[in-house]
Amino acid sequence: MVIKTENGRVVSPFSCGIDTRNGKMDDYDTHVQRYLGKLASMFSDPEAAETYLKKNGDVLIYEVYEKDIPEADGEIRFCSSITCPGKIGGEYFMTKGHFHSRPDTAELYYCTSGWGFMLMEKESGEYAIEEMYPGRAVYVPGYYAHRSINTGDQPLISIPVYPGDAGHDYSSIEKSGFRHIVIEKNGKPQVVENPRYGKMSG
Ligand code: PAN
Ligand code: ZN
Repeated sequence: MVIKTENGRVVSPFSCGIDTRNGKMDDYDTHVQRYLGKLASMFSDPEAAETYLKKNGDVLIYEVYEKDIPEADGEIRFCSSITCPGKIGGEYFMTKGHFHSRPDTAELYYCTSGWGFMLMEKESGEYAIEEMYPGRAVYVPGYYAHRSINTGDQPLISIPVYPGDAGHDYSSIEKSGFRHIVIEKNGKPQVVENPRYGKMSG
């Protein structure tokens, strides 16, 4: 199904299926797959990531199926976000995470499968972490960087919905990281300070 646009807007109603168990979207326009090979530096222990890569080869960390809805004020964008289970040096697999380019825009994630957390942090240092599990909706207010983290042993699947003109700003997370990370300790997920905060790159 092609979304028809006129003056950069969606003009034809449409619907699509998203399989709540595996996250596959029917008739998607974009499928993004992010592998460890390109994400090693976002983990708090990049050496553990390199060791993992040498031992196991490259591995999928997360993927996103999207409809190409215009990034315009008034539109609503949505996708299916699937984070694989796994750990690098005790830190759970997660998405890169980002602020919105229009920082005041909020987002709603509806989780359909798996188990994990949404980590949310403001530039000023305030942070929050909310559980994600089937049937749970997480509201991410504006000005919060956000990242989903899979602490379970199955894919963590959610449907994020956000304003069309929100945009994605990855730059400060790539540079500084999040202040907090989620690691496994004594068999349980624990939120701790990120020892590499402020120096993720270089
Ligand atoms: C989501 C995310 C998706 C992938 O659609 O883009 O979960 O995560 P990264 O964008 O951090 O790679 C969203 O938050 N959109 O605004
Ligand atoms: Zn977002």
